[in-house]
Amino acid sequence: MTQQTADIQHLKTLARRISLVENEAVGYEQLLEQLPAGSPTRVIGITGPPGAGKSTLVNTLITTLLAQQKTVAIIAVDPSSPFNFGALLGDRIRMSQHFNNMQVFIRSMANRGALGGLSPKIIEVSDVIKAAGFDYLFIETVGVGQSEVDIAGIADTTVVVLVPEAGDEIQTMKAGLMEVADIFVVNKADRDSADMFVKNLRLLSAERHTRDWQIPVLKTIATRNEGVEELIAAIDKHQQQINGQDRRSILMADKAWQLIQHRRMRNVNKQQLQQQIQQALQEGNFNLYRFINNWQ
Ligand SMILES: Nc1nc2c(ncn2[C@@H]2O[C@H](COP(=O)(O)OP(=O)(O)O)[C@@H](O)[C@H]2O)c(=O)[nH]1
Ligand SMILES: [Mg+2]
Repeated sequence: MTQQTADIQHLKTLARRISLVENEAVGYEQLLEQLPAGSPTRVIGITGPPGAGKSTLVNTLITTLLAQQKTVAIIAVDPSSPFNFGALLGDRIRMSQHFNNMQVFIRSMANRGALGGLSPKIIEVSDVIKAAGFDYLFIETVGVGQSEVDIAGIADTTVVVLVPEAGDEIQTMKAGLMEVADIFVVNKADRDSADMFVKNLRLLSAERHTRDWQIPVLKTIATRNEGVEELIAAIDKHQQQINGQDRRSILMADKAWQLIQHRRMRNVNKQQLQQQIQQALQEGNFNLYRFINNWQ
């Protein structure tokens, strides 16, 4: 078997395992339970408002990392703006004589879990991908509502992508985005207002300086591949910095919390609840608290 067929086989196996987990098909729990401890994969959440340039940025990150002979996986949790990977990969494969193995794996996933927030499937799928040993796993999510907070519970490093137009709103920037950022990226830095915005954001993030980490504010022009190497350097620096810290157990606790919540609620069906309550009401002397205590 050539290296290339072996790699393709590897990716096919991975795709199959992910489908198994996504569909909760027979054997998926065993698969998850047998995932090895530890993985070299750096998991990076890319979040921010729609249109900020997250997908474009991830595209350029892939190109840059591939050129450095790194392997990259991507989960896109934003089906509204699909990646233009077909063209990218086609070009890469044609362009580079070194590009004879499959270094990229891409998967899109639906946004929402039944409970709102990110689907807990994303946690499981990202763990399956991590077990395959990619150097980087990028997870793109749209930073509206709760999702940016949830992604911070999955990613080792959370990159918040903003655009200069957000300048007026910066004082009222959603607390969620401010709190989860390990790195700020001001994309579309080709726009005039970029410098002022970066300056204000630096002032704001300086207030959030901790003993261990000063949140960097970086400028990028994703469409021109500018600032991307600096972003990778900042990501790598952050990953080194969090190594061996409490962060690992904090992240794990976050994930455990989401997964337990999902599992506990799995058999709870509102319609069914309503039917049961309707019946109980007919029997008379209904008490909601007795009902839920006896419910299973
Ligand atoms: N001027 C400019 N446009 C950009 C830049 N990065 C992305 N865009 C454009 O912004 C639009 C939204 O980009 P997209 O990556 O889909 O944003 P997402 O919704 O955050 O994933 C696209 O038309 C991009 O071409 C940039 O650095 N400068
Ligand atoms: Mg996108």
